[in-house]
Amino acid sequence: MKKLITGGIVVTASDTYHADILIEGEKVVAIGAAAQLAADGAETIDATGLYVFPGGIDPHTHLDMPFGGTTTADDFETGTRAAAFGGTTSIIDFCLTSKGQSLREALNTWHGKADGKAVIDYGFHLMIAEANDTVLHQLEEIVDEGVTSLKVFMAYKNVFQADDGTLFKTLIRAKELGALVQVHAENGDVIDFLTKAALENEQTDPIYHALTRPPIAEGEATGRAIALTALAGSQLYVVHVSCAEAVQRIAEAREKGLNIYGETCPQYLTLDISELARPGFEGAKYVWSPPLREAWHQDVLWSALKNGILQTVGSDQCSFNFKGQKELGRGDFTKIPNGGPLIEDRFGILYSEGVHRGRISLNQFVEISSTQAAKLFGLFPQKGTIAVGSDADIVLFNPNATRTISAKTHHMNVDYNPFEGKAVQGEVVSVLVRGEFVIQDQKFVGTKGNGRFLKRRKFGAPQISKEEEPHVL
Ligand code: DUC
Ligand code: ZN
Ligand code: ZN
Ligand code: ZN
Repeated sequence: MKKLITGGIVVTASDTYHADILIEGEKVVAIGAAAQLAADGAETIDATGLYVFPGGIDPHTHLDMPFGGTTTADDFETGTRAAAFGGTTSIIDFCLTSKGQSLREALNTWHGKADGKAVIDYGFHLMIAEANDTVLHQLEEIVDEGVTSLKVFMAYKNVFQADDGTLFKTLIRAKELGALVQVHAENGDVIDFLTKAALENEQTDPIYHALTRPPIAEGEATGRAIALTALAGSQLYVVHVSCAEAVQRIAEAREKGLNIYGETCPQYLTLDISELARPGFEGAKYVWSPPLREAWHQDVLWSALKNGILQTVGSDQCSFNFKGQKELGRGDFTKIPNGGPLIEDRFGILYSEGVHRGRISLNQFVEISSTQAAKLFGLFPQKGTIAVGSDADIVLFNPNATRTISAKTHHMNVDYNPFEGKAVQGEVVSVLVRGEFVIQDQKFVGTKGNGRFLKRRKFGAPQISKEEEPHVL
């Protein structure tokens, strides 16, 4: 029932200190001297030489999602198990909707995918395909149920793309209801035109995926979404920011005091467009939207994280096997399913490339991998920190270990890893979700279905309500 984590270095977004942590049931109940005083009968977990981090929160995943004529290789069971191996204890997954579909039906479908399968906790963002009166009305009940973020696609013409009117109406309704609007910001009409022109010129290789989605098209859409947010007096979170053009728009908006937030992903921080020109059809493994950019954009993204212009790193986990799935696009890059497997490596790459290489501080690592996502998406302080009263979602991490990423040893249900052969510093040793081991000494000991749906607080709502004040010993 009680667990005492001893001898580790506790790291939060604000502090780094030696302390023991006492867990009772699902919660952290005492830290430091108080933990030792109340620890009678507790199971002891030796964390000597390890960092004790709050569990990672991945704010951007696509599990069990139909896309590009196929379905992602990872579902809520394999995806959340891999996430746990990598140090992530909560995810927020995107629930797709289509025009004419009731929001309730769409959410039921997503609950059907996740409930009984996830091994870590999960919430949902809800896609908005159209903003007619029915949808805008249904949203009130959905937001009240804890689905407090709404996603609008500005790209994927004739598939997911919404027009500016839809985005604007969603922003206004979100402001009324206390929801955070998220955008995939690329100009879908421009991309559609450039894509057709490339195919007409027989430019069919994976590299043309990137060349037909230029950074200006991302910067333009980001700027447009920000302008509409300012007009609506609402709030906006730009997902998967990949380039300097988009960072610049977000920086300017924040400078003006607008409620604009941004996320980037490990692939944009560490990989560049040259991956798409790999021999054979290997480049297909590196097809994401937005695409990988020229390498200099990486420095801009790192400094945006360091300076707080971007707040989070999401994986955009959207895995497809190379064999049989990515291969659908041989001879036509538009048929390559977009996305890659990153749910497992998001946390570790951010530590290794960020902290170990001196680009962000240890506390910033916690802020970016966990705390900021909890705050923006209505989970703090239940999630996103180690504090008395918080869920005992804890990662024990050995900063002195080195390892090599490989599809041979990863736990995602996919036949390649975009970081194959990459050496990283630091490894996850054990992971607890609400006080129970899910990973213990690098072995999976969790239970399918133990992950719980997270009913999230509304955007801007007070972080602690009367009923949920932390319980102090
Ligand atoms: N981009 C991807 O690469 N995959 C999933 C969806 C998206 O927008
Ligand atoms: Zn459910
Ligand atoms: Zn997207
Ligand atoms: Zn995505």
